[in-house]
Amino acid sequence: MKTYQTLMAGAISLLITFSVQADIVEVSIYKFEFIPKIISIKSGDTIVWVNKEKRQYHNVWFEQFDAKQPDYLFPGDRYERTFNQSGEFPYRCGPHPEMKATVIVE
Ligand SMILES: [Cu+2]
Repeated sequence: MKTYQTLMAGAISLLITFSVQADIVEVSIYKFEFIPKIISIKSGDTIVWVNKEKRQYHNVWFEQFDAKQPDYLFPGDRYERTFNQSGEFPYRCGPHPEMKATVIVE
């Protein structure tokens, strides 16, 4: 009985740890694409975009949040953003309007 209670307490605290855990998820920018193009995350998670091009710069612009586009990301540069509200958030690359993608926050 004591063992069972200890196990249950362990399992419950593990569950709580997992449900509170915020993740960091990576999106690559390569060959003029955001990969993956549609990404689903949990509220509280952070996305890190990494420019994996050899020479090309890009950026990550959420027009609904930022009036001005952010600085360019050169190869190897990163951009991160944490999402605390659920919804669908389309974004694009500032200098390349045809590069579009979406973040879905559950
Ligand atoms: Cu671009």
